[in-house]
Amino acid sequence: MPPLDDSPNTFELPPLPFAESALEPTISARTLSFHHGKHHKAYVDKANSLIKGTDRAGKTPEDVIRATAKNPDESEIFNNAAQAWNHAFYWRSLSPTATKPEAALMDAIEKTFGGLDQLKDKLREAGMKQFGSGWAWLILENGKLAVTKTGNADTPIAHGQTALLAIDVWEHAYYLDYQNEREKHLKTVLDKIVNWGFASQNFVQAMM
Ligand code: MN3
Repeated sequence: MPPLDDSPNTFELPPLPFAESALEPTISARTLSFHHGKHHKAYVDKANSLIKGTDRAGKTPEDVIRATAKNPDESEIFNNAAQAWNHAFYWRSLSPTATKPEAALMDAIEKTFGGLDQLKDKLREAGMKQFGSGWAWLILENGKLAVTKTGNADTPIAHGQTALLAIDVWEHAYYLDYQNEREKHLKTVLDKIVNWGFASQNFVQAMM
């Protein structure tokens, strides 16, 4: 028998921060059930099984992501680790109740983009211009706000950036509810369920 490895898992599946039906009709309970319970869970389980017994175990999720990001031999670990982290961050980027950026973030949004509507347009454009699977992000880099997109599992953590907000544009995020209409999904998410309170907290922490 192999030695028993009872070291704690590096990656965990956090419970959704709201009920599965809480984002309806923007995102259905059916989509959230598959997205969290199947897709996110699979990334978490796979990342843990890939690093079990290796010197990557026992590191923080962020350390695993940064360490494997530039090593093609570890792309399978990177992809699953980054997706585990991205999804945990994504759930917190959504809110069943309307939110607004707090003063410090709002001030920076106005200075950088001209206003919240302009920022939403940029996030929608980033999500639309991401060819195939990936993510749209509001990030902080060198003390400045920016909108970026990443392909597949790629994540701001791998680029020395601080994520403030994530929007998943993989088809599994919207196909059951919107079929191929990614733009309609993005627009509805941006207008109705973005958690600007979470982005505000992340902004204040990163600026300290
Ligand atoms: Mn996803």
